[in-house]
Amino acid sequence: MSTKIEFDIDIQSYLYNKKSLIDNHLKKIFEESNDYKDPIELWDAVRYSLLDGGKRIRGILCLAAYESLLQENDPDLFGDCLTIACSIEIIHAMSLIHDDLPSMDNDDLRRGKPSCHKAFGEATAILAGDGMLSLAFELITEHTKKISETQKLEIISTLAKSFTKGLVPGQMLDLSLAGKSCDLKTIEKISRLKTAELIRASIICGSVIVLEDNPEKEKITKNLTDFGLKTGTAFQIIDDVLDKTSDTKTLGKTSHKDEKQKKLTYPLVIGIENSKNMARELIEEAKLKLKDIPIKVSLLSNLADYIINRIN
Ligand code: GRG
Repeated sequence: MSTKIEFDIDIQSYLYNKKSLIDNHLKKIFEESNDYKDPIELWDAVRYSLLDGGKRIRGILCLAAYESLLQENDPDLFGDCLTIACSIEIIHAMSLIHDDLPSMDNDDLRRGKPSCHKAFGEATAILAGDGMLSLAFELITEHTKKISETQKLEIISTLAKSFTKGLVPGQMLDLSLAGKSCDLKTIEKISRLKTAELIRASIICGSVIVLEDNPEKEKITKNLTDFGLKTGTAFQIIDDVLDKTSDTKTLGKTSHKDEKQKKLTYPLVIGIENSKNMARELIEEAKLKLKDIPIKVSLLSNLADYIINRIN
């Protein structure tokens, strides 16, 4: 087994610093290009939903996977990883815009302010989401400098599959099964698809940047996939618990909404305490997946702990 060199990390500072990097890079993309200005209403809606708020956890996980596997610092490669982390956050923000639409979860509040369709109207919100999905892929192909064409393709394919085999069917089930009777297996499936798949893909995208010639790539990818799915499922469990136990101000979105909409959630099926215990167990199982691969464990481990201890 390889010797593990660990980071000495303060996870709150790490989250703060990486969120700032992602926020600033996203702002720069819109400031520096004239491509995303006309028509102003469309791009205003995109900037409104993207630039102000969000924990940036998926982008941060992408950067953390990259940094945990990296042998030698490379500013150009890090720049590419930052671009990909931004693409992931754009996709995530797009999914939130569509999730909030009246025909979906119908939520008036997101990230502490009126949701996109409330501020800009439904048609603009749909188009803003469409534009963001395209922009995310454009950034990967046009704004990266050092990663190879093969790596770009792998990243694009990883993300695309996380929609077709994850977010989109996950959202479909989430909507169509609301109010129906539910067992643990069904709720596990919905959570894996609508939430854990993008979290897994974020981690895998970060790893693709570093693993190109690594003979252990297959094993590392397998373990990071398991880590991502377990962590992502725990993320959704905590999201369900917070919906029931927290308030609208802390969450920045309407609390106690799952029950009103008869959504299938972990607390509904197994109760709040069992849900919290299940999330804790998943995080412990996830951390074990990091133990027998050549990776610096502490960064991803600490982020996994943050995911179950978060308050919003
Ligand atoms: C991506 C093509 C494509 C379609 C989207 C609408 C839809 C299909 C999927 C909805 C997926 C969804 C909204 C799942 C919930 C995931 C979740 C727990 C979101 C909250 O994430 P946080 O807490 O939010 O990270 P912030 O605001 O911090 O970024």
